[in-house]
Amino acid sequence: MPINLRSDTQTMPTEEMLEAMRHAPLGDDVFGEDPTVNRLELLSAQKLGKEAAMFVSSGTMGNLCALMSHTKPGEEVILEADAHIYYYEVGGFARIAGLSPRLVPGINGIMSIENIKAALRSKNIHYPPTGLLCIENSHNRGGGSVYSLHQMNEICQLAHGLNLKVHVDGARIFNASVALDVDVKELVKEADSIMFCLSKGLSTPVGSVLVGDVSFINRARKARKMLGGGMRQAGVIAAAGVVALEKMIDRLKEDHQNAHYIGKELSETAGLDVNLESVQTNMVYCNIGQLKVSLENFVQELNKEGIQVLPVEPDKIRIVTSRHISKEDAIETVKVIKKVAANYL
Ligand code: TLP
Repeated sequence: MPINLRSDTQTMPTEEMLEAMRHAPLGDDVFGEDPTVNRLELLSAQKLGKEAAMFVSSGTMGNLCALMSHTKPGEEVILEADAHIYYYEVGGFARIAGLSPRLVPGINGIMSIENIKAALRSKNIHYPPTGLLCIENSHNRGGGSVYSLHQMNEICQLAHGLNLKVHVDGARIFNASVALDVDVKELVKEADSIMFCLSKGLSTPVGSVLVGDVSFINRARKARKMLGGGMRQAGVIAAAGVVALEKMIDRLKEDHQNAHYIGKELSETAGLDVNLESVQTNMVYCNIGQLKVSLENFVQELNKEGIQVLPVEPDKIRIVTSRHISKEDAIETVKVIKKVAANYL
């Protein structure tokens, strides 16, 4: 079996999840009648300390529903320049929500208050109105880096002072909360909405959740329906989400330890470059630009040795740990990457 470090999205459901899915009471969720979806939504809202929640099929859909519900077409959305919403969601913010992006440079994906302030628009006839500010925590392309509680609060307070709502792309918000050792409720206390994924490190096969206040979630339900995301007996997948929230959060620290081990070892390897500062959760981005090999060939060589990583153009590999990666797998990963890299110095 290859060691699959391409993404935590590749995790398989646990036996307990499969059991829960098999026995879940079901109903028509478009009518609000699926007891298992309702249970997951209630549990999600409680866990994140918000009024309401909505189950969606993916993180991409959750983010898009949030953008559509917070803003009007023609407005501008403030995003970090490497944000997943900007980079990897097929431009849905522009095409479907009708928003233009106001990109803020970040350090390891983390925007400073000063840079956000600099991106704010004055009342000039030429400018689009600012409709929303988004924070990604943990930050994927930033290397799995996290916004601290202080940074989250400071940014939200700045936005609210300007009557601006804040949406958190919290695909991996539980990774952030575990890494910071801050209760997730506390971490997102000042934010207006949060999307989090169940299908990443938490191991469910499908699903994400959007949380916020009641009127926001009511608008988001309309957006979800419009996007074709109204699911029927969705409790069959939501059941795994309940297990994820009850059982799978604390163990994320093991993934962080393994990622840290891999990142540290690779950072000390000739020809490889890892920014250890960004290795705060379950990801390692490793630059192979100094090696005399193309990204494609390097990834192929690793594949042949049973190590699967994700190529990130132009010259990085991404390594993501999850519950399927043991300490032994992490040791083997380092061994193989070091060996292959040494061939191309
Ligand atoms: N990220 C995926 C890919 O799309 C890159 C991955 O393998 O990491 N926000 C963030 C921060 C994400 O990392 C992702 C998925 C999403 C949103 C979207 O979630 P899905 O894949 O459920 O639409």
